[in-house]
Amino acid sequence: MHMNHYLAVDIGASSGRVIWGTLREGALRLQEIHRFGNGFHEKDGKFCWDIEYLFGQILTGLQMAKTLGVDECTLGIDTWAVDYVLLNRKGERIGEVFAYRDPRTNGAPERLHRHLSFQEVYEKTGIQQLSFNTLYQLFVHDREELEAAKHILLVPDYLHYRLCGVLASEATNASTTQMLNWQTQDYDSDLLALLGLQRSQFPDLVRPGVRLGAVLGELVREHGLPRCEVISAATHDTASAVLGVPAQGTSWGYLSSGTWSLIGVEREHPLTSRLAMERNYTNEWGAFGTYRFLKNMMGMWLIQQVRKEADDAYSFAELAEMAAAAEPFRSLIPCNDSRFMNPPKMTEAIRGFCRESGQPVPATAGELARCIFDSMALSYDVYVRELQEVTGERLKQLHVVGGGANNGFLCQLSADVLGMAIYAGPTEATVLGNLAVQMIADGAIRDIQEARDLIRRSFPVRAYAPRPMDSGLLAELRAKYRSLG
Ligand code: LFR
Repeated sequence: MHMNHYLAVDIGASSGRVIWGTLREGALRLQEIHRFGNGFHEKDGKFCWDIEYLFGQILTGLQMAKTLGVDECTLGIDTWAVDYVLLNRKGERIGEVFAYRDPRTNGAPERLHRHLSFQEVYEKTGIQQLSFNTLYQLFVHDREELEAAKHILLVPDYLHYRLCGVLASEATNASTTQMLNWQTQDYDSDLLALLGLQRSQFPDLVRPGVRLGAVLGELVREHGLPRCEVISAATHDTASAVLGVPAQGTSWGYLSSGTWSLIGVEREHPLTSRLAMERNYTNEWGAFGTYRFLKNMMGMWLIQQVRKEADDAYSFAELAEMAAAAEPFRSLIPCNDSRFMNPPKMTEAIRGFCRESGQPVPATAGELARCIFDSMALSYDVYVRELQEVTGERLKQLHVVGGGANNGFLCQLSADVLGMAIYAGPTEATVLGNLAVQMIADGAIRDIQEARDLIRRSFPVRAYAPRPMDSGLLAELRAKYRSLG
C-alpha cells in the first residue's frame, strides 16, 4: 500500500512553502499548506540566512498538515544550493549561516586558483566557476571555526539532521559545492587538502530517494506533528525543478526560472570539454544518474529587487503588463554582470549602467521592467545558442518551469527572440520534482519518465510559438547585447 501523503518543503531565496501532494485517479494534486517569506539579512556587516526561523516554519507546516488530516506521510526538502552550516562535536551549530550573496568571496576564485588551477578543478568537478560556490566560501571561512567543525552540512542536510537526527550529504546538492569528483563520485581529496579539511567532516553521500529516518519522537510530541518519514529528495531546488520538467523525447532544453535562470540540458554523462570549461558550463548531479549541463543566469532577482525598492507597489503581473506597454529594446543591461549580484539598490545599478553605456535611462517602473525583460530574453538567446554549440545538439524546444513560467510576456518575447517554441509550466516544477522522488521511493511510480508523464497529464503547459522578428533588427539587437560585455 502506498503512503499517498507526500509533503514537499521547498525553500527558495525569497520564499518557502510546505505542499501536500496526493495521487488520485492517475493525476497528481497539490495543496499548499503553508507559505512563508525568506531572505538574507545583514548582521554585523555579514549577509546571513535565519536558519532557525526556516526550521521553525517547517515545523509549523507539518503541524498544519496534521490539522488538515495528515496523520502519516513522507517528507522531502529542497532549498537553494551551496550554503552550509557548521556543527560542533555536540551537534550544535557554530556561527551564522552565510548567504551566498555575501561579498566575502569576491576575488576568492583567483586566490584559490593560485594553488590549483581552475582547469584542474574543472577536470575533477565539472562545475562552473561561481564565486559563491562552497569551495570558495570555505576557502575564505574563519579557520578556527572550520577546525572546530565536526560536521559541515549543506542547508537541506542540516534541516534533515534537525528533523530526524541523521547526518547525510545529499549528492545533487553536494555537487554544487564544487568539491565532488565526478570520476570517484565522492569528495575530492586534493580539494579537501587545499581547504585543510578532512573527509570525515562531510557525511557520506546519499542519493535522492533514500529513506533517512522518522521525524524525531520528541518533535512529533512537542509540536503535534504527523508521523513522518524523511526521504532524501533531490535537495538542490534546481535538481528537483528539472525532474519536474514535463518533457517527452529528446532535443529539449529547460529554463528553470526563479531567482536564478538556469538554462541547460539533461545528460547521462558530464561534459567537461575545453569549450564547456571556457564557456563556464556546469555539470551538476541530478537524480537517478542524470547530470544537469547548464549555465546560471541572473533571473527574477533583478525584477524582485526593483519591485521591493518600489515598496512592492506593483505585482509581478502588473510589472509584466507595464513592460509590454513600454517601448521595446530601448535600453539593455548585461544580466550576468557582477554589479547586479547584490547592489545596495538594484534600480540605481540598472540606471547607472544605462547612463554609463550611453543608453536612455529607464525612469518608470514599466521602463525598468521592460529593460530587464528585454535583456533577459536576449541573454537567453545568447546562452541557448551557446549551449547548442557546446553540446553539438540542436534543441527543438525550451521548457520554462518555475515562477517565470507565469510571465507570459517574457515567455512570448523569449520565443520570438530565440525563434524557438517555448512550453511554459508548471510553475510548481520544483515541488513536483521533490514529490516525484518520494513517489518513486515509495514505489507509486516507476521512474523519471513516468513522473514527467504524470506531471504533464496533471498540470497545464502553455505553448508559445515564435512570432517572426525582423532579421535585421534581431542581428542589431544581438550585436548590441554582445557589446555590453
Ligand atoms: C536556484 C539555485 C541555483 C544555485 C543558486 C545558489 O535557486 O539553487 O541552482 O546556483 O540558487 O544556490
